Amino acid sequence: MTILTRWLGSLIVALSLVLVGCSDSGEEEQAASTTTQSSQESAPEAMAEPVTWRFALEEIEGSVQDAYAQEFKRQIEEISDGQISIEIYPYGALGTSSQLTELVQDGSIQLAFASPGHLASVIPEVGIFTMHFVLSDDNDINKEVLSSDRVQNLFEEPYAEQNMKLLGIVPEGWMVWTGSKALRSPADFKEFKMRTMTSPILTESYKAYGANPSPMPYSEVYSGLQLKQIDGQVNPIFAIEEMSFYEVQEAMTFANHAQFIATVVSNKEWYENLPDDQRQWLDDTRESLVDYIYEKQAQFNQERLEKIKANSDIEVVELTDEEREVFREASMGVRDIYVKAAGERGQEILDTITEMVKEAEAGQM
Ligand code: 6CS
Repeated sequence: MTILTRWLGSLIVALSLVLVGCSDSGEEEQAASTTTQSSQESAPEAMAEPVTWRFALEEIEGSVQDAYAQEFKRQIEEISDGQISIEIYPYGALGTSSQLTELVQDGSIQLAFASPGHLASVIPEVGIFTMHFVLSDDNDINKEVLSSDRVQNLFEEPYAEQNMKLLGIVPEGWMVWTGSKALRSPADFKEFKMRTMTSPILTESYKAYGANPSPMPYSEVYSGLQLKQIDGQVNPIFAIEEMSFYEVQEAMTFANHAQFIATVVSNKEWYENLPDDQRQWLDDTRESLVDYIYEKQAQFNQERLEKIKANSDIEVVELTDEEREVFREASMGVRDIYVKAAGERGQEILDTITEMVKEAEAGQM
């Protein structure tokens, strides 16, 4: 990030604070709040000064990330009895995904979503979630594997090195290719300008199919498709609907090659310096959200597919097992590129996740 964009990000947050007139929730304020809470013991009539946790999303209102944040807000505000107020910033309010990550890292905001498709530029290990045919075809298994302590612990260090605490790994639905045509084989991808998220490892998956990947921020995809700067893009159905991508595309191809995975993060020092009760509320809430958001994403993806079908005549193609197999084989070489970028830790992550998926599919988990 340039100094200018960092400065602009901080300025926007500062302005937002002035506009809404809320209290800051940085460490100093957290300490002040704690002091107020302890002095409250001798003066029970005094109300603790509420603190604000700012939570930034990479998606717009009505999205899966928004549903997560709204439920998070509801639970935290209820459990804290108004001591904590959650302020949600939907996509567009503060910046691109990469800028949100930087705002969490420097403590300007406390919480954010950070999708591996962008975050792998900073944390190569999370690039595993951008690769194809690594997870199970059974998404219930993916949810169990990704929410396990074993997997989350593998990412503890890489996130900590970037001054972040990983709070959750959230599957948001199957990735679906949209394009100016159906994409049934690597031959269809030849020279195809496929928009990807911004991390380089993600582009490797499409280079492996012969495509011409074009990384760009989420906010530029619709106009890129409309102006034919790109031929297609890839996202879960709920996003294809709410971002109106289907309006400017001819076909949707379901290859079930990968889940869209997001991670929920906080500033590391902020998390570690939270008063014990607040950290416990946060941990309990993120735990309770695993099943909640899993059901929500399934509902959103199902409902929005119906909406797309009702509102357009876009061609919907589901790949056969044989067609998927060709892509699976073509994708295998990307694993070596991932391990080269993510090193020994990446190898361990890849081995652990593929082993856990295999065991779960065999009914042994
Ligand atoms: O394609 C993207 O860039 C975005 N897609 C989704 C569904 N969420 C956030 C991410 O940045």
